Amino acid sequence: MAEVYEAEVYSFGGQPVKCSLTYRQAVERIRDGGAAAILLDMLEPDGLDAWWAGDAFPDVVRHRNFPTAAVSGIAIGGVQRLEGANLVLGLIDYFSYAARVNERLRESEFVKLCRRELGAESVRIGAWGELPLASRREFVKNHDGPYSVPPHCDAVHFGRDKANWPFKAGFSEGDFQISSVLTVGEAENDAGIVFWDLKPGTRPELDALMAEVSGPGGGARLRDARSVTVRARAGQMTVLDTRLLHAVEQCASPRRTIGAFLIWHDGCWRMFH
Ligand SMILES: O=C(O)CCC(=O)C(=O)O
Repeated sequence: MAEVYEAEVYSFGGQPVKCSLTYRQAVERIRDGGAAAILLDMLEPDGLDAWWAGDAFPDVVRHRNFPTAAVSGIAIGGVQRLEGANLVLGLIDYFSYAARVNERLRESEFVKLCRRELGAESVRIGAWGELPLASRREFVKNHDGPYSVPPHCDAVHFGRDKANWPFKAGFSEGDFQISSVLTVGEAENDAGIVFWDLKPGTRPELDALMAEVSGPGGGARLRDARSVTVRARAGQMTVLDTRLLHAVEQCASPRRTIGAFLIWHDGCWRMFH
């Protein structure tokens, strides 16, 4: 029988609603729309060191696009922004990385949890190609801007080089994308994730929106949109709609999470990073 967790459902324009949900129900609730994020009280904070430490995850290195975030290994977002020959090289690197680390990642408590409670498989291309399963992340103070990770959206089909990006619209059936993020250590100012009620449908729309919000009128554009902020404690899982514009608030001290994206493809949930 699936475990049921205390949950808080966050939507635009309302207070968080408390309820009880399984992990799978929380993921399905976000998939079905109507909520930006759900917090699940999943784990006791005391045991989390074992989830973070150990050798399942490779070392944490600086994120290619967001210098105030560090991740273990290569994230898909940086690869999606490449074009032409650089994309070919980036994809070789990304898939080679996954081939090297996924067996180890399958031994991490986080991946075991997603497999056990969601039945999550990997995202595959061809007979051998597999995307990396998950990553651990550390967010620090951004001295050049108001957010530790600036506003962005994540969608597997948002390759900038549309002709050569291997994932087309519809690969994620329904074109939704979910992120599942376990908070391992909070920042001392409880920095969380802000969501805005803005959902670009294509890569060019996302690029235009990101240029707008990081430009001179950007603050006003974000203030005018409905927003909701979700602050997770250590041990809580945040299940969120990554198609919404979202950002990690300024972290006064390092904030640590372990997470993966989730999409539905070919009959099951599939996880990747
Ligand atoms: O808190 C985190 O790990 C980052 C959340 C995020 O931006 C995402 O998963 O898309």
